[in-house]
Amino acid sequence: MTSKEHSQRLWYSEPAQNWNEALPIGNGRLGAMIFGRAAEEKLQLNEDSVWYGGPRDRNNEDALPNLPKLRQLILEGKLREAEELAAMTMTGLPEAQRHYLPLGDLLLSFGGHGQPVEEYSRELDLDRGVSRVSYITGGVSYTRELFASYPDQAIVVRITSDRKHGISLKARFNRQNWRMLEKTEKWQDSGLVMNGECGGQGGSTFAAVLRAVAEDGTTRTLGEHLLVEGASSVTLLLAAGTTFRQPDPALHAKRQLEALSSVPYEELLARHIADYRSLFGRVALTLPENPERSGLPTSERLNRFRQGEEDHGLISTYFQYGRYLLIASSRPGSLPANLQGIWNDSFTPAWDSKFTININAQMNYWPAEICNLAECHEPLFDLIERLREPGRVTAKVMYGCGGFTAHHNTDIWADTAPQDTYLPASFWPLGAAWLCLHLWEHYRFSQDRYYLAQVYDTMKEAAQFLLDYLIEDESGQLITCPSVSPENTYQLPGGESGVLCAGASMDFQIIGALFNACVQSSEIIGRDEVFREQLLAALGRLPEPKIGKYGQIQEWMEDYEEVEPGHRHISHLFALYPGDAFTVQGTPELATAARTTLERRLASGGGHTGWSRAWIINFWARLQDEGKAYTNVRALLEHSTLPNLFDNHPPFQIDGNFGGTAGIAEMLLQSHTEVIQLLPALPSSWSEGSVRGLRARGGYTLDFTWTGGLVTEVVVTCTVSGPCRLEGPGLAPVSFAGEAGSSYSFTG
Ligand code: FUC
Repeated sequence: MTSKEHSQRLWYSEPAQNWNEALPIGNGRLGAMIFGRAAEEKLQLNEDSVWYGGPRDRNNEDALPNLPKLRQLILEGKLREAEELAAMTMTGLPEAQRHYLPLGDLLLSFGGHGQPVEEYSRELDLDRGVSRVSYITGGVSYTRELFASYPDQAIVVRITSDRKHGISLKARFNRQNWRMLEKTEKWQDSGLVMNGECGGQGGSTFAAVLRAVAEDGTTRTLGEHLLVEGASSVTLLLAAGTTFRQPDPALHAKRQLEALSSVPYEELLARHIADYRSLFGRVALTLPENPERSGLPTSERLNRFRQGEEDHGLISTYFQYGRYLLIASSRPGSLPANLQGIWNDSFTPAWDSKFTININAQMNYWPAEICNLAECHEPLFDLIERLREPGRVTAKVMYGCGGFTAHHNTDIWADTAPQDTYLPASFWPLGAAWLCLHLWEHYRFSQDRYYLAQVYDTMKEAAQFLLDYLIEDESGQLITCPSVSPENTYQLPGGESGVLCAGASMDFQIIGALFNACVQSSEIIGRDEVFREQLLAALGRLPEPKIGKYGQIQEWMEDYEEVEPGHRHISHLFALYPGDAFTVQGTPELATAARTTLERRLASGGGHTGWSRAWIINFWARLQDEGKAYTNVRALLEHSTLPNLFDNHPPFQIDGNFGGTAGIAEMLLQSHTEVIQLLPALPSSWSEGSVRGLRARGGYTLDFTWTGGLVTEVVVTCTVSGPCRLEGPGLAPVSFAGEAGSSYSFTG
């Protein structure tokens, strides 16, 4: 195997000892964590709509009558009183939204496995989207191939051996201690159906269905078990769903599996690979490889990396793994990737394994456009649409405003009322506004005006809420109140600390970005002149970003001290990334202040969660500081990455994987200004390399190669006609009028 092929897989010489070593597969909706054990295999299963409980109206009707009082208390600096009032009047009723649940486990017990296991290996082949387990025991060689097919909406497990009639197994479903909510039934003599309730009022019901298709041998069911005896090969097919999408999920899954049972395995595999590759295969990244490292098991490579060794091949695998994970957890028709993508084995997961929209859900989608997976962005757009109706109610009931809003979390039902009574986070109504910027970014990359015309009203409605929500301060500026700078705490000169505030810097950066996006959209699609003028007038009255006493970007309107200077959120640099109002060339003073902000955060222990570290990579990339960007890529892998390369908050949280992948892309290509920049933050140790298929705003796809840190060749493919400007080390500035469908080559 060549080193290039090695970088396209994760592999291990031992089965997973725990969940953080298991390997994920998924088709956006259905997922499994594969432990890869020889005799007693476990697949921990998820389906994206298995959530506890039904939809509710949690809006607190006491919010609006108390809003003037709350604003007054905040503006007068009576923070304790304001907090007490907010905690009672603003909190959702009840406090918590819904949470995500596991579907269950599929347990496989193999017969004839009494002897020691030899030549064991398990892998996740990123190039094909297939996991494989192989070993020899008792002189018989066994192989399992596993994948989650998007075209066939099923998980497929193929078991083969080199001995005719060599496979015997028992399969059953399990659901930890929650078995009172489910029941397994036989399905003829070759299948099982696990039916159950997700729980809670108005909650969904779910079904998981398994069917065995055996070559030779027999299949039968006994109790809760499905038995296969004396088979030469077995294909296990698994389908699942809930009443969130299907009125009768068991019937639906059975019909699916009945149809799939007659399809040869090779065809199921071919359909899966063709579908998966149509997305994954769009991007290739080559960094300098060390051939001595590339053959080692992934866990060993990670251990050596942690000890300070260089392994750029591991970094390119990590980059591609982020793309793999997005394909596996977010496909058209699925829910968006939640805090854990789709992979969660806990009935009480950390932060409910839902959608945290004050950074985490957005970060999940940072690689979508630049890394050429725009279709995988769609589930987020669907959720944004579903937020509109409940978000209108929240805007009206809580704030007396038009438009739609959401706070710092949402769930399967697109709940928009505040989550928790956690003052540093809960009462922040900017969630929908930030999400809507993803619609704009999708347009910026695709230049698809038809799409923009469709989503314009959604962006407009988010802006309408903010126009109503903004209040005038003494100097006539428009400010947000109440708000927070997610999830940080400030200190007043007297020592008192506070979280609720009037005017967090991030708010103005998000509002500025959204209003500008709406203004530009309305011009592009030729609509809404009056509204555009309103936005322009408001834009002129938003507070400007301020530079504070340490030379940092101020996090609040006042130059407060921070209680925790190394805080994981760095919200006030939104305008640096993912926003684009702060740039090295366009706003050098703000860029310098952003640098100071980052240095201060890092000097006080910042970047301690995986996602925070990933955000920091993107910041340094935008500041074009390749050394610091690289140090933080290293830190992400050294300190915040689990053996299966999942991001570790801790615990596992997928945002850091996606933020890390986006950050590596941002080091290689940037397109947030008028000029596309190649290699804006290339680490010196990545001096040779190539990348194919990254996308740039303006409708471009780029392939380029570099040597000695200088671009040697670049090919730009235009999806729309228009002017294109390019810059990169070793490249004379390029400027040309591109034509849709054409490619243009330049050499350094
Ligand atoms: C925010 C972050 C936490 C965590 C949680 C899911 O509250 O501050 O670190 O990522 O979301």
